Amino acid sequence: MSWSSAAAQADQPVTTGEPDNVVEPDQTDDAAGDDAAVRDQAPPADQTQPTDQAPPAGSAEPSEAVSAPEAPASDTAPSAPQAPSAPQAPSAPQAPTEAHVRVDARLLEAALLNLRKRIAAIPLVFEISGSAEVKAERTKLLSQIDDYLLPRVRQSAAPVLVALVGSTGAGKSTLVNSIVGAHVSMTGVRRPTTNSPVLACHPDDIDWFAENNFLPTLPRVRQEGLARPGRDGLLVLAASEGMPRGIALLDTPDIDSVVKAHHEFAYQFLDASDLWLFMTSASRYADGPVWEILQHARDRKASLGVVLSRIPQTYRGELADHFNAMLDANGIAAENRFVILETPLIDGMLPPDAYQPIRDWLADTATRSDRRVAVLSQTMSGVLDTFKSRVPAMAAHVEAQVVLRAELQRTAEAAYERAFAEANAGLKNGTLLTGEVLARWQDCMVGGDLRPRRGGKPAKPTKKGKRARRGPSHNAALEGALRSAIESFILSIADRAAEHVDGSWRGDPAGSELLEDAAADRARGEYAKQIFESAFGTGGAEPSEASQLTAFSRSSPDLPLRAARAVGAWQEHLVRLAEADLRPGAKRISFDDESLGLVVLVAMLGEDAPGADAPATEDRGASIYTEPRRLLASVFGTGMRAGILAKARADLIHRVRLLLDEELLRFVEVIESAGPCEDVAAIRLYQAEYSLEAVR
Ligand SMILES: Nc1nc2c(ncn2[C@@H]2O[C@H](COP(=O)(O)OP(=O)(O)O)[C@@H](O)[C@H]2O)c(=O)[nH]1
Ligand SMILES: [Mg+2]
Repeated sequence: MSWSSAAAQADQPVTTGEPDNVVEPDQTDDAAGDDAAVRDQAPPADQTQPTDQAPPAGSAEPSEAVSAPEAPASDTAPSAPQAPSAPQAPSAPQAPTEAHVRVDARLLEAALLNLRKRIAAIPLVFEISGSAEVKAERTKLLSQIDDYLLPRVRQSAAPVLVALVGSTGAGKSTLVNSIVGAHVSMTGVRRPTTNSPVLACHPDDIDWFAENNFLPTLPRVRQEGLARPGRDGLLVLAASEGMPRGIALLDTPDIDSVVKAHHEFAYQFLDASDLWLFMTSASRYADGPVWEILQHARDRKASLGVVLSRIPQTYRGELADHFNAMLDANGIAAENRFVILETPLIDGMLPPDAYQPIRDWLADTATRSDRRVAVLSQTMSGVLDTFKSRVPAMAAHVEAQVVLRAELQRTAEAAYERAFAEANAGLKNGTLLTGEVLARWQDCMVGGDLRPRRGGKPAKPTKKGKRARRGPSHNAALEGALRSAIESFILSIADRAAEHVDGSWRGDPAGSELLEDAAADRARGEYAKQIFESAFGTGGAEPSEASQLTAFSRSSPDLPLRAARAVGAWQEHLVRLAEADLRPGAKRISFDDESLGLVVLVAMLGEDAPGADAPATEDRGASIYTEPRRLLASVFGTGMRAGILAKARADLIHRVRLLLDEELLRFVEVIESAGPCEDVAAIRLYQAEYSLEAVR
């Protein structure tokens, strides 16, 4: 490690102006980006092959992977003019580079595209804890793939992009201008509103940056003449003969800006760069934002150079040592550290001895293939290494979403399963045969309305006269009481189930949010319906009723109607059922249709009631539980009675099941409205990351 400074060289023997960033063999050995880097030497066909012919990359769906529609079209990349292969110093060692040709860049690209596709497709439908962070992380991962990894893999010979970042006022723009030898970047300007980075490179390299393969979504403009204030969010491309070939210097927007957008914008550039040159000044180096960036660089394992500027001559050693110690204490392994002493500017430029070591180092990085390989490998490996934990973390979050979805669904299903069991029990244990139903039954008994009569079928022609006038009113009253008892019973259990699901979903913030959204949707739909209805004079609910109609804590507003229809249809069916059984017996005594339906219904509702099976005795007399069974047995016999009751029950239960299923569906629809959320998304994500690791 050495501090390289023209001024320091005299008394610091270790600093020769040649930064000691010599490639360690093992530094490149394991590096994933090696191939991308060493492909400078690969046959041109290797670089220009359209990637849709790429082999599977070990992915589950390779062909999909490379044709991923959301990925930038891979076949546009090779059309970019190949940067002239970086001139190689004759002394550059060839052996280490040859060793890394083993990584197939096409496989790497295919694996990256596959991963990109899987990341873009992850379902983030529920607002569970951490989902906001995962959304941000997804954006970040995608931009790292799009802005850096894919362009670098596709164009390994492209110039090395150096992002100059750091404290505002440290002299970044001044350094860029000095290295270039022209005023390409505005200096001394605090830019609270403008946020326009400048990229300086040799004119031979400019085409590569003009193409949209680097930071594809960023608009760019070529600089004509001298630097002018740029426009927010626009990349200014400054071509200058003064820049060494094979390297581009990006004067980034202020990373310590208080404007969050500037800040994020600047980090996007860092993520897209091969090498970070961090610059801070003697007066700013202890500031928080400085260390935030440096820690980011450390975590990313990006290639990093550090410049400490504007150091007063008198404190040179002291300040450099302190900054150095801080870097070490923070685990910032910047191999290349430079100092620039405070010096008067000449025409806004640093004197050559102040910037020359930095310029030489940059030029060397561009031209010496070992150094270039090391820089590209380290940064690319650094990014890919972070994927090893970030992608599985994202997959785990997807799994949590899937678990939540299943849980919500299970809660709803269980509630309606319980409701169904309740319905089953309540429709035979006699609880409905009380109150109004019992009173009306007794009226019928007293009037003898339900008794089977000679001739039975057809009931109507022989049952005219007195009974016809008297009976139907009792029967109708009993029927009305039964219907409303059954309907309100079904309603009450459905309401309870809805209340339970609503309550337990609301216990979870994600469930609560789902219900709120769905209720708002429904209210909007209901409101639109009301406007439509009032416009066409069909009336409609009061606005205040709209929310009632859309509440999930109660059963659907149309359930009473559907329940009434279901019970009505069942009663009609009941008569046909009983008749079908009756015919073979050819009884002479039977019920009329209406009575038959009522007797079967009452018998069925009391089938499991206590004592329903006991024969009526003198002392106990006939009850609503025993009498209908006796009446049925007198006509059909006990065996057939059991058959009729079983069939009637099965049919009613089936209808109740349909009603409850439809109620459950409301909740299922709410879950589905959140969007698809399949556990296969998490598996694919794990697989894609695994495939990527396999080709590194
Ligand atoms: N005297 C002197 N002034 C400098 C030096 N570096 C930068 N400046 C001045 O400091 C101000 C900020 O420099 P600039 O390059 O715009 O800093 P940036 O915000 O990091 O890009 C400008 O007015 C420069 O002229 C230096 O080494 N010596
Ligand atoms: Mg500046």
